[in-house]
Amino acid sequence: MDIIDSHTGGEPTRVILNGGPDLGSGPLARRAQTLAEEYEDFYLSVMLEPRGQPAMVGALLVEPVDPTCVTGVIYFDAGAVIGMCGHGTIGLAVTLFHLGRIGLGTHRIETPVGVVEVLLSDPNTVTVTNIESRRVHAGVSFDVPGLGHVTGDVAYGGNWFFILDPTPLPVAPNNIRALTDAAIAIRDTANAQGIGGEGGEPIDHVIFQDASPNPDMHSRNFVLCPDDAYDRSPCGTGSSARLACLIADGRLKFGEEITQESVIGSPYRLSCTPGPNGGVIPSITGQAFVMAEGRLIFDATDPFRNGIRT
Ligand code: PYC
Repeated sequence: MDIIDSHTGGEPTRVILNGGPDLGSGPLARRAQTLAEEYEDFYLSVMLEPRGQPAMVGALLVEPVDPTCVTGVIYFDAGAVIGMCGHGTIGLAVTLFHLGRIGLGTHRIETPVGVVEVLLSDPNTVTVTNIESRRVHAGVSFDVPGLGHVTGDVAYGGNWFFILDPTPLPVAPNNIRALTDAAIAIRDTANAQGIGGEGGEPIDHVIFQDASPNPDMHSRNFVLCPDDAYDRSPCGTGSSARLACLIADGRLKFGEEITQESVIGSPYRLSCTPGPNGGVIPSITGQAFVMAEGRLIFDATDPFRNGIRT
C-alpha cells in the first residue's frame, strides 16, 4: 500500500494511492458506507498508532463517477468514515501536484457528499470550493454533565457540527485538554438527546469559537473530530458550517473575506457566495506540505498490524 503524507496547517493527511479494499463501483456515498461497515480493520490499521497518529485523516483514492473529476476520494479518521474533509482536500491537491498528476489551476474532486473544486495557485496553496453548507438549528440549549448549560447551532459543511459561538471556555493552546473533554461531553450529550441534522444525523464534530489575540485574525477556533483528537487546522468543513451561521446571523456579507485561525494558530482565508438552496457555497484557502512518501507493510505475525486498540 503506497501512501503520501502531508499536513495542512499542522493537520496530517495520508493519501492512499493503492492497495485499499475493493469498494465496488457506483455512488461514492455507497462506497463510503461499505468502507465504514465492512472494512473497519483496514482504516483503523492505517490511522491508529503505531502506523498512524492522532488527528490523522486518511484519503482513499477511488474511481470517480463523474468523468470531469480528477479523482474520487473517501475520507476517514480513526473514529469514523467522514463525508468530506477540507484540510484533507487541500492536502490531496498538493499531493496530486507533487505526483505530477495535476498542474496548477482548477480541478474537480468527487467526494461522498458531492463534487468540490480545488484551485491550486502555487505548489502549496489551495482554495477549496466546498459543497453547499447550511445552518439547520440555531440557539439549541441543553445541560451537559460536568459542564452545565450550553447553547450552540447545528450546521452542516460536509460533516455535522455543533458550534458554540461564543465558546464557554477559552480557546487557547494551553487549554487543549479541557477543550477536548468539554467537546466530547457536548457531542455525546447532544447525540444521546437526538440533537443533530434534520434527518437525524448525529453530531460528529464540535466547534468552540473565540476571539483571537492576533488582530489580523477574525477569530480562533477549536474543533473536535470523530477520533476525539482536535483539528490542528481550522477545519475546512467546520469553517464552512460556521460561514453558514455567520451569514444566517447577518454577521458576515457574501463575498467578504475573513481569516480564521486554529487553536495552534494556523490560518484559513474564508468567504462564501449564496448557494442554490438557501445555504452558502464556502471558499477555503490554506496551505499544505508533503512530508513523506512511503509503503505500508502489514506483517501477518505483527500483533499490532491492525493498530493499537484500547
Ligand atoms: O478540514 O474538514 C476538515 C476536517 C474534518 C476533519 C478533520 N479536518
